[in-house]
Amino acid sequence: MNTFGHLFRVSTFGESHGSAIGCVVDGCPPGIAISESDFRCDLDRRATGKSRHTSQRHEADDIEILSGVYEGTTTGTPIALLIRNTDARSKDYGRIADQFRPGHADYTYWHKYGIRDPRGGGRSSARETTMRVAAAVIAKKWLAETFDIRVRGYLSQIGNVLPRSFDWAAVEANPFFWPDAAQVGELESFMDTLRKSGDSVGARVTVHADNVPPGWGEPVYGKLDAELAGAMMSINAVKGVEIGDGFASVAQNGSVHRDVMTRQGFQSNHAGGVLGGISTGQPVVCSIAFKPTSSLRLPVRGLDVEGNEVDIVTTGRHDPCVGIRATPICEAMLALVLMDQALRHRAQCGDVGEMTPRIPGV
Ligand code: EPS
Repeated sequence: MNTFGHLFRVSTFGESHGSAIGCVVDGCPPGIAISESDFRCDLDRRATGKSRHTSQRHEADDIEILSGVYEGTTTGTPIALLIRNTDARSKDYGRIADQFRPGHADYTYWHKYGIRDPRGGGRSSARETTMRVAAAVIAKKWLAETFDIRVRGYLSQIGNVLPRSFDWAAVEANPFFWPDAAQVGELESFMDTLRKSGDSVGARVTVHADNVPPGWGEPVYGKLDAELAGAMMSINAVKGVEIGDGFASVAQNGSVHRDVMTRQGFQSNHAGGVLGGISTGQPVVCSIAFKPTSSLRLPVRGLDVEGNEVDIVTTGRHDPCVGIRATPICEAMLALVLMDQALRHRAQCGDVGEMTPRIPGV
């Protein structure tokens, strides 16, 4: 399936080296002001080639709105968005067209379909995430205008390096989305050394949504946290998802983990803004683990499609740490899940009032 969501449904299509990538957003409420320029900021935040620390493929990422928008406003009909690929260099993939890169979806796509588009990883390329970000521009806008919801994120770990301090203002001021401005030089040297070595490294991204009203999410199979986990795991290279304290909860006592409520507000947010699959009104907090990318110029023994052992070397313009530009992608999936849950909540429970005064989160 290439479709995500229940009421706010996003279907994406396209391969990394095909003529274009695109999506159709169905179920979007009418009346949202949208123009091509709304997409620029997040598409640029996600794009390759914005610093020396990411892939040097330079895509224009110019979006065309093909339908669903009339005189700058969504009409409620399917919104088709298209981006033409302008900088694919398929010859880089000639040598590995019949080989499997260890750690890459080459192998599993081949077993599943018996055919694959090897150029740039085809459909398994991180290029696909462009359209998630594009669709989420609409969701982010509606969530902000309707509920004052702000979705934002940062890189919370790269290799073994952790932020030493935290400042949201620092995040957008460096190419890593890193929250501690004082460490940016250290990260640049770290990445320069890594790139020269030909190796790659993993990373962790953390995303927050503030001002999510209490009550969103469905209690059993459509849990907000379950859908968030599924959404994040659907991003290429993701190997783990935590909601709130996540795996750190294992070592906690209940007396610590429970988020105490007072008239002044919640005293902690170990739950990450979700209890019983439903939002608490606290910030929704999710963190996502990205594996180190598998397309390396370091030679490795592997197999070809005939089953022969071969030496594999990947050329091309790859990301030594795909997590570096994953912050907007994780934000996008958070926004898409919230948008879908908001519409589902409105459909079923729109008439339920708030029974208890809201208290602030932390
Ligand atoms: C990618 C490999 C690189 C990246 C690409 C993701 O592409 P190519 O091999 O064609 O140079 O540039 O990312 C994008 C183009 C993008 O827009 O995110 C991969 O193997 O996943």
